[in-house]
Amino acid sequence: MNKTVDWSALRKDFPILDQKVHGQPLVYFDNAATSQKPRAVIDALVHYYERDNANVHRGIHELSNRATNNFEAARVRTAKFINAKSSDEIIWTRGTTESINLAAAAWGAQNLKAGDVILLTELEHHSNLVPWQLIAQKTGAKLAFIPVTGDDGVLDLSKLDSLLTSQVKMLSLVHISNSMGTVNPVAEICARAKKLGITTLVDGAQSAGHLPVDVQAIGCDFFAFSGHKICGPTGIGVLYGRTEVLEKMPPYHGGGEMILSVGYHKSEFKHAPHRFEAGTPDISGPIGLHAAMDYLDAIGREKIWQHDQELANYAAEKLSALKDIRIFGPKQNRAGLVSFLLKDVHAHDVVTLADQAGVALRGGHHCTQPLMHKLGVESTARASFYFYNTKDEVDRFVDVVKEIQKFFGS
Ligand code: C6P
Repeated sequence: MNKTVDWSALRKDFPILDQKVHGQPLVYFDNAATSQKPRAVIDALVHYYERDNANVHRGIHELSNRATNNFEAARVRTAKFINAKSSDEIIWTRGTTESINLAAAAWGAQNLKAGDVILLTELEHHSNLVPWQLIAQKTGAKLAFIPVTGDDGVLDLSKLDSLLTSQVKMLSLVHISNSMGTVNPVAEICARAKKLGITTLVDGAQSAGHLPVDVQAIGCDFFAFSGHKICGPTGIGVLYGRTEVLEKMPPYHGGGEMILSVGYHKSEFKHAPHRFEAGTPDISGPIGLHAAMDYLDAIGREKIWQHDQELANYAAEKLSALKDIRIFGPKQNRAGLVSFLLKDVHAHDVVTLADQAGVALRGGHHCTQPLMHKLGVESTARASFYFYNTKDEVDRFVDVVKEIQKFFGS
């Protein structure tokens, strides 16, 4: 294990982890769905509502100034977190899903026409698939997919050159697969697309809080992520867009605060990012997210990544020693999660029985239904880790899986 950080000590920062569930100490292995929140984030939210709550960009009274300053400071912090060139490249959204919908609808409406191709991968979460289906239906564009090779969830990049045709206008792909744990070489793929003038989007829902992210090094035009998966509050998300791309994009929503002037028949819009943020935004969200980013970077995302990978490799290795188990995901460079299926046991039964033992897993298609169909399964059980998880918890989880196998007589 990574010796430079006392991971167990960090657990004290998370009040929720100190509890029993069904009489057993909670083992929270559903971090890919949402992470837990440290005291620093909870305190930032309480402080905001107790001391500073007001609407932003509207008032000129003290509370409104404070709320606005904190709201915009969070935008600057977010730009730093992903190494964007400017905080004007940071648009607040409700989460990854809304970020991708915004990009697909606003960029797509202006840039796609019949016969164009949107290139995705077979690994995509529904959030990086359905928005593209919707804009494809509106514009007549078509979808194409970089294939996965099988249970290892790795992309077959030998097909990339033949898929990158002159019809491709957008390449949108997941950084880390939520159901397989694959880490895609997004910088290399975006560089190949960029050479051909293709616009790129990276779905960073599972990567942003787990490893250092540098959008300039990745070279993508858009990058989307959610606050709630990186120790921040629910309801706040980020769409990063390169200034050159955002300035040409029409608004997504219309309403207050996104305009320069309004007439009865026509309006003029603000520059990015405000053009994309109509109405009263989530104000506490960015403030909580700011505290989460400070918290994560005080630990160091390189260290978090190393710890995630160590736990996932350890869990995959221990599970693969069991009989009658099918394990998904790459053998090398696995992100912090393991998806698996026990022979003749439904994933939901695994999750229900694990819950009785205090272990929180997720079972289902993980919003990657087409991928599940491709692999010939309906669902998987998934354990997903974060920095506050420990090797002892993995041992407990593997013991519980063994007990479940015994219960079902295998
Ligand atoms: N995956 C999971 O348990 P939202 O819901 O907007 O915060 O994030 C959507 C999303 C987009 N892309 C990827 C790769 C994701 O993993 C997720 C959310 C959760 O795996 C809920 S299905």
